[in-house]
Amino acid sequence: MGAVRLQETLTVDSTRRRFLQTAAAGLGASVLPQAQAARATTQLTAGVLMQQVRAAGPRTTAWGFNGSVPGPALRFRQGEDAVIRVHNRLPQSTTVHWHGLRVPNAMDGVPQVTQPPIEPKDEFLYGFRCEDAGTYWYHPHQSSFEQVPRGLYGAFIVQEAKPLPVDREVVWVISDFKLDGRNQQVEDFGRVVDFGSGGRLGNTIAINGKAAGAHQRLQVRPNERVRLRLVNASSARLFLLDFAGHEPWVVSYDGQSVEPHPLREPLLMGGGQRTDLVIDGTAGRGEFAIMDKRDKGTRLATIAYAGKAVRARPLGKPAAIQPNRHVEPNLTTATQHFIVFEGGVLGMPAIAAIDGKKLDVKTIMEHHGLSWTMNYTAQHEHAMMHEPLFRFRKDEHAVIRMINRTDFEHPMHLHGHFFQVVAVDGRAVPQRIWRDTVVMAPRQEMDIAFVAENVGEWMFHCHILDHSAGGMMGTIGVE
Ligand SMILES: [Cu+2]
Repeated sequence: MGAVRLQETLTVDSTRRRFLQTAAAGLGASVLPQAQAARATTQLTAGVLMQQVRAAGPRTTAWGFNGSVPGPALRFRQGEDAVIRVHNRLPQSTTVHWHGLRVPNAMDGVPQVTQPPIEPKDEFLYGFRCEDAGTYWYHPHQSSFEQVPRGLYGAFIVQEAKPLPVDREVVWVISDFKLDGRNQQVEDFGRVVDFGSGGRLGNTIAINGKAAGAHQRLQVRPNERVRLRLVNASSARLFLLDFAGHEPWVVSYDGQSVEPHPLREPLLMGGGQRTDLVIDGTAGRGEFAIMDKRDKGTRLATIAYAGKAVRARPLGKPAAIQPNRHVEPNLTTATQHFIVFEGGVLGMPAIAAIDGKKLDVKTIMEHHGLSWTMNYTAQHEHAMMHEPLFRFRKDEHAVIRMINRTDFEHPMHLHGHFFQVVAVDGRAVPQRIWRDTVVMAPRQEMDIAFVAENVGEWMFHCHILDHSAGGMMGTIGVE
């Protein structure tokens, strides 16, 4: 036993030394005193587990972090250093990406692009400062079309320096599972038909890893104020959330503060997106359905009143959350860029290139399993990426026009940065909202503006993970 422990200690120490060397070489502010790193390290172990997803019947075999789906909600204070050791106990290599967090490039968790994959039984030490408050999440970027729907995801919460006053906080990680009659996951990951259409959808929507439905209860006391942090961790599913009988206040999108406004229409959430709502127990009594209005409509949960009133009257409009540091893009001087998206089973591009070679689409689908192109190029393996779609100088102000020539929605995610949607179909958008993931409607043209302030090579991809695996992923370079 003693020998084993010694071996582990050595491994741990050498990993930490490697990290500190990397940090010292390039990360500056992320260098942590070794003692502090040792004391504050969060352990995150990716492994195989059993979980009661459906209320009845056998438990489901899933992959998750620290023995559950979702993994633990990681919580840090704004400005605090996160030091997280990821252990891989999966049967395949993995990484962890901290979705939405502006981390140094080497900590972004993209295999081949920012780090070597973490092999089975190996580990990797991530460290970065949590500069931005808000609701974020973590998930692998390796074979994400399989690893995410198997259950590898969790919420990552950075508490504001001055927290929004609420009575209670609830985190809902919403996802779906594709289960058979024995409650086991259908092992059909990576089908070309899913890559080329709406993605691999589950048949069991889950809230915090348990099947959604009327029995999922959000208990509220009359006039109580609840902050609901929502994360869409689905690999393909978009949600259209409806809170009948209530008008929740939207206080942030993708963790970024917005002027609080009542939610008067169902809330669209694409894969990867987050929304923070403030729900006031204004109805006072009874039960209310929370619905997903997509397709035929699915009941996800019940707002159920119980207990004594928290206060005589409901609270009014909440104060805005203190915004994170953002540099407003200057649209008059910004450089202009274009991305044309094509593909999918309903509208095929005429020709595309793989690895610089021009191929017809039939060949691309049949021999490479690819279905989508960005600027007439299809890439799927991170290892295949040779050239960023665009190169920016550090602090360059840029507008990217995304031209969706497909019949599908695509939640587009840019790593390491936040952007604003400044125009849709050529019409200016008056409200500037910071996001890291935005849903492009079919055939839509959307202009996003941002300041390329984070040096490195950053993924820019669709967060329908079957789409990114099917070619809808590229990078931008900031140097
Ligand atoms: Cu897509």
